Amino acid sequence: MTVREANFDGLVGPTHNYAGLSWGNVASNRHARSTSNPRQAALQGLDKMKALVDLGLIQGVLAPQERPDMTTLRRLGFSGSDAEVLDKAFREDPLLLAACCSASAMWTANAATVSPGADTHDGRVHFTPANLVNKFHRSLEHEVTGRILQRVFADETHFCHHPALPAHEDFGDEGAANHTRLHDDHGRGLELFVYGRSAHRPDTPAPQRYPARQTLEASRAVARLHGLQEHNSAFIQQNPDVIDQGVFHNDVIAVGNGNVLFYHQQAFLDPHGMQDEILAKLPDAGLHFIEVSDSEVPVADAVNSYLFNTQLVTLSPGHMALIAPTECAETPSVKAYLDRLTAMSTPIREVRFMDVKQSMQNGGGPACLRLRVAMSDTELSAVNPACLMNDRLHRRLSDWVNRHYRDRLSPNDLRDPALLMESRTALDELTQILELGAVYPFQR
Ligand code: SUG
Repeated sequence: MTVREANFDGLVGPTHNYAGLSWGNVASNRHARSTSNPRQAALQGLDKMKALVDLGLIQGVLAPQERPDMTTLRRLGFSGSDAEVLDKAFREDPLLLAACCSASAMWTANAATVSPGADTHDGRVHFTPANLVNKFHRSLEHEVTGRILQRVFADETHFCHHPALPAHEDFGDEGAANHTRLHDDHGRGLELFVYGRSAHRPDTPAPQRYPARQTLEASRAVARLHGLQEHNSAFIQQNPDVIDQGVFHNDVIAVGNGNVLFYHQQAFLDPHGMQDEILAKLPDAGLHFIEVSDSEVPVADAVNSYLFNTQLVTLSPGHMALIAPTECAETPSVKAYLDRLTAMSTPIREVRFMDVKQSMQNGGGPACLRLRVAMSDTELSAVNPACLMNDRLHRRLSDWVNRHYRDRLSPNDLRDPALLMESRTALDELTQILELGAVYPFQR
């Protein structure tokens, strides 16, 4: 059975802004309160999706969320008309209003953890939306995320949807950003769950400065829900020192695909133990561990350029490409490394640079913007076809963005009731284009 990977990118929402909401994510903090360009952000994302289609890859699109999140603002005691709620929230707690306006659902690597049917106990593709409890603005996403995933992957014979884990820090779950799957040529897979700390084993090391968003307990719970077993799962601890240097998700320091794991020397607490376990569990894959040393690329350059937040994609057997942000070409140590890498004899043969700067300035590179779903042809034919990217959908969505999105948004604009109306009008039309039905609270 051939299994192919599809990338489902998050479409950037109309309220994309820079609010500095993510402590531990240096780009988010650095760009706090600068003016964003939601239209450009969405078009950059759509162009990346189209570029992957042009490379012959399967590309899907996941809808953004309803923002401002009026339900949450009302739940927190703001009352009156929508305009009054926005105005009161802005005057009383502008950071709370910004959290309720964040377009952060665009980073669909954090939407869910996905296990392909080849790995699960019942042969179905399993989805668990991430609870994202570590950041308030992101903790508001999982319910609608789950609903959207159910509309895109609706057929219960092939797809199984779980609710998010309990909303407590002990089960802090960041989804696929801390999860990678390696596999051999026969489709035998190994799912790597990378955690930042353990809630129930206080003797394990933890970062001192920035939060570890993913716990071991959350990773284990997701693996149990998906029916994974000892032989096809591994639980690996991230190096707490790199979390303290701004590596808030493992996908900022490592990326895997097929038989390749590409990572920084400092990514894992015990890199040798990690390699031994992977080799023991996936003996016939002809694995390539491509480790980048400190002397080649310091952690700070990796974090600023997002060298490891690249998408590692297979273009043909044994031929992989890195889809990298343009920041990698602009960072001398990284550019020099990439030139050497593509000349080495590894499956990574080429690098394609993409401009996703609007997202990068909030700490989201190419890999943050996509959720990987590996599927057989039968499973793929059960996906909602209106959500699969092609030239026509790219044109249609670009036109939709150009008609509905603003080209500048400052923190003060978030209180504007016209933004709420614009956003709802846009999303209502989008649910028709993507044939999602009523997924948003304002539509119900
Ligand atoms: O959760 N930034 C996101 C970036 C997520 C990147 N995802 C992956 N690495 N997979 C986050 O920190 C910033 C929002 C703001 O500050 O306005 C934000 O949420």
